[in-house]
Amino acid sequence: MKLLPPLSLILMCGTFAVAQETNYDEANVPDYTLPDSLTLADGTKVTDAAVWTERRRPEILKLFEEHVYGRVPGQRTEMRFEVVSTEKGSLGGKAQRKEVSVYFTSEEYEQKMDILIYLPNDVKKPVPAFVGLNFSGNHTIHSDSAITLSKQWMRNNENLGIENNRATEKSRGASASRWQVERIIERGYAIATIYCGDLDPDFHDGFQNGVHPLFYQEGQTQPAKDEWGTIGAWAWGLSRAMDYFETDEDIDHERVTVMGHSRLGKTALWAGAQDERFALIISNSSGCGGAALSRRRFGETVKRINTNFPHWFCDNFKKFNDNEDELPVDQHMLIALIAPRPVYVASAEDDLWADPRGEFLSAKHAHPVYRLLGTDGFAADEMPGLNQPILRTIGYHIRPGKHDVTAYDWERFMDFADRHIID
Ligand code: GTR
Repeated sequence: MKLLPPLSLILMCGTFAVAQETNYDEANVPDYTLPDSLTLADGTKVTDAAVWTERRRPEILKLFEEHVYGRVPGQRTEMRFEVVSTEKGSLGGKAQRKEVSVYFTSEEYEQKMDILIYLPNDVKKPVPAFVGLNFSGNHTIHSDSAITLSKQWMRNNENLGIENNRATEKSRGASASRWQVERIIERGYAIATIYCGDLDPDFHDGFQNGVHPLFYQEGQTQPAKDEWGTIGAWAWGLSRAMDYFETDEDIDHERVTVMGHSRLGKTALWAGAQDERFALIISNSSGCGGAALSRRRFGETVKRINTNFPHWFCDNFKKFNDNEDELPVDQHMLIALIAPRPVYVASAEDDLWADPRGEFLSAKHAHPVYRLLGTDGFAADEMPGLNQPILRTIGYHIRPGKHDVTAYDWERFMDFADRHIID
């Protein structure tokens, strides 16, 4: 038998301790009261769309900025777009591939993100598009050898061919099943993606790398307690991609869907909540800090997420570790911020860490705001069965299987987009 070094023992004990304190039992979900999306801070009930739009929505947005994701400080930096490559006959002639670099700065601190775009050939332009951040580089979404291999820092992962925190040729197409590029093209959509680490590498370095330093005031070395963390920076990047789409005549920037999985699903929701140019928002297994209600403390909790990923949210969010009832918002209000635009929440049966029921309940509790704004809202009181998608203005499905993005998920996302943004 292989002897484990002491460090592994400690880690194993740590894992055991974590498993002990994680609640996966519905019977142990505490009683909680959700803050009311339709009551103003001064106690007045919101009974019409104008009061929602002019007063309550800004109030809620501010609460999320101050206590959860942090606000983007200062002004937007200068930006420059450079189309690095285009190829009309990629994917066997079915698509046009483009790579676009978005530079955020002047020379002293060169910071850019690279957008990879596939556009279907032989369709009427401009085309509706999906955009989403990826975990491990643009080159992982498809095995197309012409995609530029990312040179950025990334988390080591043997299966994804990442060694010494850098991608290798083996990484090409390593996450292709999560992107379904051919199907997206066949169904007449463009797909655009950006490596999240272009905006901020996913480790806690005290915000010295990524876009945060671009916004520091004289003498500032890290974001203030109510300023953005990594998710805030990622969401900001999605809006900068939207700035680019507005200049690209091939892309229908009024029909852009922002989609994200897991930590990047949290990001998609936050991007869609803030930036009303996104026509449709999709959260796939976004869990804690995404679609799942924090007050349920089921699976991942606020304390766990802030401990394991201290850089994701703003510092103020840590005040709610083991203290969820004091949060002035809960995640149903994040979904309500998207109203009246269509939003789709997807869960996976085995992904209890992300609390599928908590994700469903956020969708459900966003319904009153969607109704107030004149849409049909959500259809279900109870969770639907597996593979029984709800495709109202608030959409939802739960499918069998684990924490992942599958072909099934993508087909439903496109069904939903077909119904809500294609006429
Ligand atoms: C987990 C984290 C989740 C989720 C996930 C992912 O470790 O606890 O909140 O974001 O990572 O992004 O895959």
